[in-house]
Amino acid sequence: AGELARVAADHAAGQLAPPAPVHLGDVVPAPERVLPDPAGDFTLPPDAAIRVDAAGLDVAEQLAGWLRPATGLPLPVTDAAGPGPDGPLTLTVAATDATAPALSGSPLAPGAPAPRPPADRAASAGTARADADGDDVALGDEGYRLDVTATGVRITAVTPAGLFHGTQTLRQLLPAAIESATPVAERWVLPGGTIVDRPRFAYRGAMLDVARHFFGVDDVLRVVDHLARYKLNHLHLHLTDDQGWRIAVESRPRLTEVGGDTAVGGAPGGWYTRDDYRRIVAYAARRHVTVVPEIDLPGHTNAALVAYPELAPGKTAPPPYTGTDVGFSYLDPDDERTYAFVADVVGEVAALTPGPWLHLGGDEAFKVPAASYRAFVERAQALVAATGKTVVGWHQIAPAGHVDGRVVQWWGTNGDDPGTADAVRRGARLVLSPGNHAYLDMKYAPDTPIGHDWAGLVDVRRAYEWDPGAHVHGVPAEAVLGVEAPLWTESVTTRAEIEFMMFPRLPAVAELGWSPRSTHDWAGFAERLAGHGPRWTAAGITFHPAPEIPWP
Ligand code: TNX
Repeated sequence: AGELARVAADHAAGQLAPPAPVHLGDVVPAPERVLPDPAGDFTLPPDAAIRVDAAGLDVAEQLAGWLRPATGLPLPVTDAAGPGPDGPLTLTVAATDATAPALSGSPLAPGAPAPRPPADRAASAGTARADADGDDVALGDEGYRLDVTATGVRITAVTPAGLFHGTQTLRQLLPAAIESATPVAERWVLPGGTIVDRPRFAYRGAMLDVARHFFGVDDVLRVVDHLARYKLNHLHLHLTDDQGWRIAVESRPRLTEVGGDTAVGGAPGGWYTRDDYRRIVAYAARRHVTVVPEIDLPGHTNAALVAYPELAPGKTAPPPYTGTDVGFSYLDPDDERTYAFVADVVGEVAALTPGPWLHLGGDEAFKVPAASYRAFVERAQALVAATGKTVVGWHQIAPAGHVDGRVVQWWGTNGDDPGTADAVRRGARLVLSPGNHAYLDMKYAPDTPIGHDWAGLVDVRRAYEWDPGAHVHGVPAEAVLGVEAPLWTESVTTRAEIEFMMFPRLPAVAELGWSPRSTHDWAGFAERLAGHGPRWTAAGITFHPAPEIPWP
């Protein structure tokens, strides 16, 4: 309270600059439709409450948790069905889309070339989901509608996930000081108007390599928070590699006991117990983020071979590996024990994982002849399918036969890739992680202190300037499941370094995954992103102050 009083006094004395006003379109990723109403600005009153129906209760509690520290307000969460204050913040999970009221006026998405012509609304009057062209806008699995009026804020969605994404938009519409962990004297004003928003792609993710350097549970949870802010809904964990095995497997205890001890450059190793992993999965689930575990096979397996030498081609344990080369290790594809091992590992990992995906790696097995590699991948795919999970693999698995639902993660640098296009023709869907755009381990500039440059330098503009729907020749947008930004950690050793490589490129890739292509506009993005610098600073998030962004 003393602190609050002091800040209030400073404010009264005019010692604090007034916060830059936030506009309704200042959201990353850009919403599908934004309709500002300057008469509808809303200021959070001291007695504000969050009213919510049962399905949205957990999202409302999380929202209250983000708003309480900086505002210092109690922000009680009350059940819309029960007694209690009728708060001005209302969150509703509606059973069907039909409850989202129609927009009137001419919507203006940020960066959209021009307002579209007025639509004939007769057909949709009374229902609710008209867009600018008079077509219905179904909010779907992840969409939401946010209305800010002079008397309150309402978020409507069909699912808790949609409501959750809406609350991230709400956070971004408050002044940057909302990110402060301690009370700030501030007018908590939200810009008036309506946003109707939903994702372009279903899969929007980031990958963290916890094998080259190990990161503890708390670091991973913090990464989940970063994803959630930008409406990313998948966290891919690269759990195994030459330098370390990071996930406990009960039937193969030496994987972690022996294989978990090492890391690049002699750094301390580590691994997740089953409970650690469950904690990550549950924390992510609450934030509507699905964990995608990767067990990298048949290459990138030196740590496993140290633990179980019978899986090595020469049947002798290699020395532990702490360098950064790739492509030298592999499981013996001609030994049946290899397949028993794969079955045990993917079986246990699948059982621990509620999400639908299991990533079997497949990259850079340079020493395995093409025919053996293909046969291995086909058996491994079948073993994953037998667990009930959907197979994901790096695009090197493309030549292997299709298996139901198979997803290929493309990390090339040249969109001319007939092998991948062919896998898509045979039924695969694509997650796009182009190395020269989406790789978070690439340096921003020649003087970036950490990172690689084999795929070139990736500044923020490069991270933003590509179209996932039209990137790989011969792959139609309908076959694109989404985007993912991988962070390999050969040179990344701390939480601050993770953040430095993620910010501001992660929001750039998040926007490509979420926002309609019609909103794509570098100058507009750079300006919206600039407003996030003060938010990251207030939240204690390290970021690269990229010179191409007009930071305030
Ligand atoms: C290639 S991308 C790899 C990783 C490295 C990365 C470094 C991919 C599927 N494999 O093993 O960490 O380059 O940028």
